[in-house]
Amino acid sequence: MRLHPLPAAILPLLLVSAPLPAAAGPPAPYGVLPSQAQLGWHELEMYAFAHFTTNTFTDKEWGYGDEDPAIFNPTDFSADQIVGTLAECGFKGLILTAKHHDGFCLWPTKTTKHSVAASPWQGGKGDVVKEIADACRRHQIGIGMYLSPWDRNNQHYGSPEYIDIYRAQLRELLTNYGPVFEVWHDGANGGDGFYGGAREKRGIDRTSYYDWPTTWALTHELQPKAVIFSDVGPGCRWIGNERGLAEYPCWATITPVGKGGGKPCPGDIDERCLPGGTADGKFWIPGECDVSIRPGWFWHEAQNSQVRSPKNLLDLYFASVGRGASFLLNVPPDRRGRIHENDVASLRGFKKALDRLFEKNFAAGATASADSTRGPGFEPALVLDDSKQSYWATPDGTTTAALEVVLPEARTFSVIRLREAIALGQRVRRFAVDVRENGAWREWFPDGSSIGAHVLLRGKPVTADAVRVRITQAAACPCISELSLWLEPADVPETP
Ligand code: FUL
Repeated sequence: MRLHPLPAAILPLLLVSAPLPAAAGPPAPYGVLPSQAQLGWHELEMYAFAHFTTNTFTDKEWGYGDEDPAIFNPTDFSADQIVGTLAECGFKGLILTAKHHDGFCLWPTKTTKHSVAASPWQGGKGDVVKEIADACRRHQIGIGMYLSPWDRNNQHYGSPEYIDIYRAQLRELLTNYGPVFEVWHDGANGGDGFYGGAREKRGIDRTSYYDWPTTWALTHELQPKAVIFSDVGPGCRWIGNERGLAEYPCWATITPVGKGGGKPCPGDIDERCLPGGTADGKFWIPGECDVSIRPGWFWHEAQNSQVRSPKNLLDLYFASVGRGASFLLNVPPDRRGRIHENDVASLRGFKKALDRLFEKNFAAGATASADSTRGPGFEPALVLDDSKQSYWATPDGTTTAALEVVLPEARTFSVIRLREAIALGQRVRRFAVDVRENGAWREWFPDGSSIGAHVLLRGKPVTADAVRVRITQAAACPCISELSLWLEPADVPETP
């Protein structure tokens, strides 16, 4: 049968009346999602730890609990020097050991006499927590609280009374010092100690003694924006080592497993599940990489020459933030109550390296296209703007796609940062990145897997005029909010 061509005059009418495809709305969220508090926490990426207590004066790492409060007497304490240095060097928060295992409280608590109130520092009227919290506000970074569950000083440790004391301490810290961004519960639990003079070994059942859900509920009630850290979250999780290293892939989701397959709880966790998390895990509990700038967590004179170098800190940044976790770097104040000069020098070198790394986004001025796009509001170009809220997405059900970014000319870069719009969940499972050199495509990063809040793909410098991200597997249509290109400085100091 011969088809008669339609009269030309009818064509525009047909085009106008043909139904337009409905503009697609945002994709439905996939899987478990970050809470509002976790979304805020993901923005921080890098924050510091300050281990400070009687150990600083006894040269110990774990005080027994019988330390005389009189030894806590920093000679030149300066919260502004501590916090100001950290803020200047790019840290977005500071978690202070308000109480470490030795039980000495850095604030004048009503729960025990074993505190700064019994020390000669500032005539017993001082409050380290307050000074640090106020300085954090002045320097516009967050304050976090480390409150050790294990208390080797307290006579009631091991009995139900101690749990009330622990919660009363938490209540003081979360009520009297303004907004707190993170509460840190370490997993070291039970053992020998002073315990009010008993000097004995006390064991506790890690799975039941602390009744963590009730304590976590107290934090949620008093500080809804705070994220709770422990081996198992619920806000963020230990990365499973104290070397600052996440694995790749590192999923923000996890299904934690207890030792021997039992119920997981702080201090009782199969550590193998922590560095990488679980793709499609049951909970959104992103990793946090804690590591010290020195061999010990506390300041020791003998370690003044063993401070990590700027290059080493940059490597840790790539191994934590670069894999989607956060970087929690411990910088312990010395006996003056200041960050030691060697640590300051290293931190400044590290900050300089970071500034140079992120000085220029080589994707600026590029154009982006994709083989699949959801439609208006989800265009590929949205990976190039500075907003984490806008993103390129594909239609529902399209879980493989290629995104191509063409640069105005060939440019040299060595690091690619990608981000997913994590409010919609962690969706990408596998991807690869190609670069176009002298007109020919080459696979540059073959084994991409997790992206999440941020991933830094670190490679040798390449000069290319286009970059292509091939998403080869996703749990739901991908939502990518950033592709940016950076050049790592070559000469970051290897010595502090
Ligand atoms: C551990 C503690 O035992 C160390 O002393 C240090 O505080 C580290 C960050 O957590 O559980």
